[in-house]
Amino acid sequence: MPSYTVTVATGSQWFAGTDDYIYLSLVGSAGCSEKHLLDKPFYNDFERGAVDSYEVIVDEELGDIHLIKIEKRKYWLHDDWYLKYITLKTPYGDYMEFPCYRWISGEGELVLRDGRARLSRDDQICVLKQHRRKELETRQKQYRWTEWNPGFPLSIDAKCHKDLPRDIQFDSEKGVDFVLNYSKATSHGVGVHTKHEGELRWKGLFYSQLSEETLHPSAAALALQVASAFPEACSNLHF
Ligand SMILES: [Ca+2]
Repeated sequence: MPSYTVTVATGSQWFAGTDDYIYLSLVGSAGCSEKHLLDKPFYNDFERGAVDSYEVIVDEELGDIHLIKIEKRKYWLHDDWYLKYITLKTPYGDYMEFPCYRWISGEGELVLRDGRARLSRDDQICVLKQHRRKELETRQKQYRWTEWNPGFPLSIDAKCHKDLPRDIQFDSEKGVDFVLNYSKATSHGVGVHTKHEGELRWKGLFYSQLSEETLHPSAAALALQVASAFPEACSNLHF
């Protein structure tokens, strides 16, 4: 029976790994495979920064592989996963790459096509045309504008940063790094003489950000993070 080697790379940022169940299906020109659970015995799969390989044996010839379908199912708690890419070595020795570089949240599914650049007019295969259309429709739902008046866009349609798609939210690692840098700057002095002076300069940064008519969601998220971590320093700020 044909055997494929599937290699899965998980992101290296904080919280990128998952303990959820990950299933994979192959969609080829001659048929689709059953879904396979990617799991190695006595091994913690899909941890942060890991590159894990699995052998996927299918029942029949699949022909040229067009798409890879990934399904993520809950194991214990909600556990987002950042998938960097999947590579595939076919039974005929061909090597294919399927870039992702996206978060899969909750019990999500994702369909990936190989990483070769291709214009829409060059998609001759029906499943690839359908895939491109679905991706476009999904993005149109995720990235949309509120209207100031009919026909006049105002800002991105989100009340807070958590309403934004996971992939464009302010990165949690950068948020923590920002807070730690703030702590160092105010505790040890970076171009300032006292902690109080550092805090005053920090407040000035936020006041200048908040004076903008429309605050960028990332800046608002950041400000809230710092305010919650250092309530005394930000006691005069209102969000
Ligand atoms: Ca794991």
